[in-house]
Amino acid sequence: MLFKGHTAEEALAKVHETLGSSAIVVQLKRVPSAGVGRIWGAMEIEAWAQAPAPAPAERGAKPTKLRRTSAESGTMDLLKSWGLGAASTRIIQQSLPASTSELNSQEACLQLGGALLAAWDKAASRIPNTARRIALIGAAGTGKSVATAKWLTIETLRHQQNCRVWCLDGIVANSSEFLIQHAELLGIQVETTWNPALPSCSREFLDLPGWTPSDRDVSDRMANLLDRFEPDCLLLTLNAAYETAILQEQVRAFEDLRPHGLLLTHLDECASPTKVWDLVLGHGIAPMATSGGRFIPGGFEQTGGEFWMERLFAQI
Ligand SMILES: Nc1nc2c(ncn2[C@@H]2O[C@H](COP(=O)(O)OP(=O)(O)OP(=O)(O)O)[C@@H](O)[C@H]2O)c(=O)[nH]1
Ligand SMILES: [Mg+2]
Repeated sequence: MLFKGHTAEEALAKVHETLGSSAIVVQLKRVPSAGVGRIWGAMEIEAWAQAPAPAPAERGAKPTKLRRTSAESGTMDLLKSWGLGAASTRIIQQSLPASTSELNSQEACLQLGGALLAAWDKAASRIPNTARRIALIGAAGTGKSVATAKWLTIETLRHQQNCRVWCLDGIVANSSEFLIQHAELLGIQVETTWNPALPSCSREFLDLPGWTPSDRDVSDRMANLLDRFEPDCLLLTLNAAYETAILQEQVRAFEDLRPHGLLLTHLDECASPTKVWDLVLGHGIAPMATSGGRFIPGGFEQTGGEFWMERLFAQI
């Protein structure tokens, strides 16, 4: 049966009211609100639940019971089974409402799912709904130009947007010839020097070579180019196949530029939901898009919190 609520707790209360406290929640999903709230993008929680299996018919047999455990140890066990880092586990724990009542594993799952989605929403709040001036930044070789080529192909061919790409040099030259060739093939305007006098297009992409923020000269040059471009969507591009510690170091290194979100590449090599959640929870920054594979425009997706929550649940 389907139950809806504005929050996970509200949906769960309805499940219990109708099916009893041992009801099994089989899926938790966030969907656009059915009411007038849809107009301003309000969301609600859908919980698919079923009644517990009937007790065995034999005389004297004890009814099957879901394992009930204290609220804290139930959620802790689940969090540990997901393999999240210690900082993420602590952050989620702190965000849970204090409860002394016992939870079965479905209730603990539902409570954690609500906490994860809330953390994602908070982290993603700076990502624009419609990105018009997109700049991908990050360390060298993380896949910025390939992802830019994929994104602008989708905007041009699928969404029929009028696009321009700026391929600008840092202190070292930008070696993204394949991006320029690809854009020209699609009839997209390519600019290799900054010219603010050009009329704006409905989608503009800025492609910069990668750099290391500890190099102050290069960083100043890049910050200057970004100031001129004024992106409404500045995404830090990370190679998701790197170790979590390296990804976290790169997030810290680029945080002065206040990226609105992340773009994760190399999803074809590694698509660990644990890594994604450690970034979202530990650094308060969420992926806006992912890119998997070197071939254009394949494997470019805009995924949200529900997708990564389901991936996390699936690995239990
Ligand atoms: N397997 C795989 N390879 C990728 C992916 N994205 C990029 N690559 C490869 O990684 C290398 C670097 O990709 P680029 O897009 O040029 O990286 P970049 O961040 O623009 O590099 P710089 O501009 O030099 O900083 C190339 O050989 C790409 O083909 C991906 O998602 N999966
Ligand atoms: Mg590049």
